[in-house]
Amino acid sequence: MPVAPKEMSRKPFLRALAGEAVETPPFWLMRQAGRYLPEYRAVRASTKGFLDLCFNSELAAEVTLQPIRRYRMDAAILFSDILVVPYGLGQEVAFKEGEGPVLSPIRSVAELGAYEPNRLLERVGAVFGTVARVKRDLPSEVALIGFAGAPWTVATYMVEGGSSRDFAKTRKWAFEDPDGFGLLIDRLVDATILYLKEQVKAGAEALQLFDSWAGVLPEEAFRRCVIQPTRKIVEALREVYPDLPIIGFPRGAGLMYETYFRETGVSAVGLDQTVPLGFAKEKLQPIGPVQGNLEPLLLRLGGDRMDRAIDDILENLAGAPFIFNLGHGVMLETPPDHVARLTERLRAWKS
Ligand code: 1CP
Repeated sequence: MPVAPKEMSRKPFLRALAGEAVETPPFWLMRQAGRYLPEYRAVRASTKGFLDLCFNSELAAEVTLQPIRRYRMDAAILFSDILVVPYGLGQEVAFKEGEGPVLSPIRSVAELGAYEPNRLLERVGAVFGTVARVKRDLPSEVALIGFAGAPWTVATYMVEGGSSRDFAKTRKWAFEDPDGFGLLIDRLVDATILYLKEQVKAGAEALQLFDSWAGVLPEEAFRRCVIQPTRKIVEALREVYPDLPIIGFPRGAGLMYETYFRETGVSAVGLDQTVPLGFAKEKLQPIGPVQGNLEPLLLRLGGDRMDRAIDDILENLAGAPFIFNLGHGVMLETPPDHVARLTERLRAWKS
């Protein structure tokens, strides 16, 4: 029997990340596990709080696998949250029903002294248990993505004390006291490296860095708070894992997307829905694989409008290394049937 070439035997998601234009592009969806799925809501109702779910390896592995069972995405993403890192450092983090995350805010360098980076891995140890369980139970063609928030985005939650509209306190600190704010970012760089190395050890095959609020910074601060910390994380991980695929998602980076891709050294960039497809094809795909970028609201609306938007993305980007995804997370109100329709359309595509 002829031996399949190595490329043929690898998972489609990893082939795309390695720079291959896969005939039927692989896909997964940010927030593919979550409240739009009734089976998620059932598990979630059985736990006290959201963090209890994140730190219960058995249940977190179960909800990680739920969307894979329904739709067979090409990748599963570890079920956890970007705010487990501040929690692991010793900050108070709570998720209030209907309110989102609430943290005891940090506003000065002096407060950094209270953090206990040496206890991080022990405090969030359950997350690595989730990774190992998912890896064990995942279908062989499906890849496992680990993740963390990028330092800037995590810092916004730590400084604001939760979600924010304008990030005024974080930006003020970053502009008024760049050295002091830089110490917070450095702490987060170190913590993120430790945390992600441990996820890879436990079985994550690729990583995504979520920089959901990258788009609010002017150029100088974007370089200092987004590009440089991301590059440090990428370099440190590559020292230990030279071939590790890392996806950077600098949401809202606009005209800085190209600089981000070139200068951080990430293997691929995740595109939000505002990135024009022509720009992605001409400026970003020559640098490396791209991932994205269906408007999440179109998945929620479904129908012909969604189909046309899917085809438009595929026609533009599927001829080069590409992973289909949304431009941001699946919306809570999304009917699960619409995800099934999207899945069928993607599976029927041939470049
Ligand atoms: O009760 C619940 O079910 C809470 C809803 C929820 C879920 C399902 C939260 C609270 N987090 C998550 C899971 C989650 N979060 C995952 C794993 C699941 C998957 O993707 O399938 C991931 C990767 C995240 C990442 C995350 N958390 C980000 C980055 C991506 C993004 O959405 O921009 C951010 C910003 C958070 C913070 C967060 N977690 C939860 C809330 C309500 C928030 C605040 C969001 C905001 O400020 O707008």
